[in-house]
Amino acid sequence: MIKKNTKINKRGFTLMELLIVIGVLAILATSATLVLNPAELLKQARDSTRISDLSTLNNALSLYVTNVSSPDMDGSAGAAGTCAVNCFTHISGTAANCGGRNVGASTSTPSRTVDNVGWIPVTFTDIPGGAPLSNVPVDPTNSTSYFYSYACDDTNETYELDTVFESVKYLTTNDYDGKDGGNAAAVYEVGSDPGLDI
Ligand SMILES: [Ca+2]
Ligand SMILES: [Ca+2]
Ligand SMILES: [Ca+2]
Repeated sequence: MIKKNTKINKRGFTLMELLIVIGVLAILATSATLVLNPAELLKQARDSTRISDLSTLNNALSLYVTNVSSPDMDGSAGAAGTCAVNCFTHISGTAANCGGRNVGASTSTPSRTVDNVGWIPVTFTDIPGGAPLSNVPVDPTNSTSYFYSYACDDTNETYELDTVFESVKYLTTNDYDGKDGGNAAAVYEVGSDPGLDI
């Protein structure tokens, strides 16, 4: 009798063990899918590049405004107040930008030079000691949905740099956009005046 009971107990225990293992595996599989979401990870990598690029540009523009005697924020002679049009790394349709740069391009490969010809119309080479960057970064995707933009106030020598995030991590979990001090939801804004333009 004792032997039989032991057997029954052993079987029950084995079944319970199996159920626990199956349960744990199910939880692990779900967690792994959530944590190792390849699409989300790629989006996070691009968003991380966007933050890094805008930080680099912000530092370079700050250095330019601080160290050049008569900063020209819009690439044309004289102070023109707020830039008439924004500068984008990508545009669609026929929208003009930066006084004619990339006009009419449905897809664009903007100039990345740092000598006022690039998509940001600032002569970084005027900075004493030379330009702090070798080329002007462009959005890692650079499409109609994801691109960088620049706006400026030539009179007040202020500027704004914008981009849009695509990952859950940066859009919602960390909400970088909600903490940027700018005036546009769903747009990540940095610069000396992130409320200058959308
Ligand atoms: Ca100017
Ligand atoms: Ca914002
Ligand atoms: Ca803004």
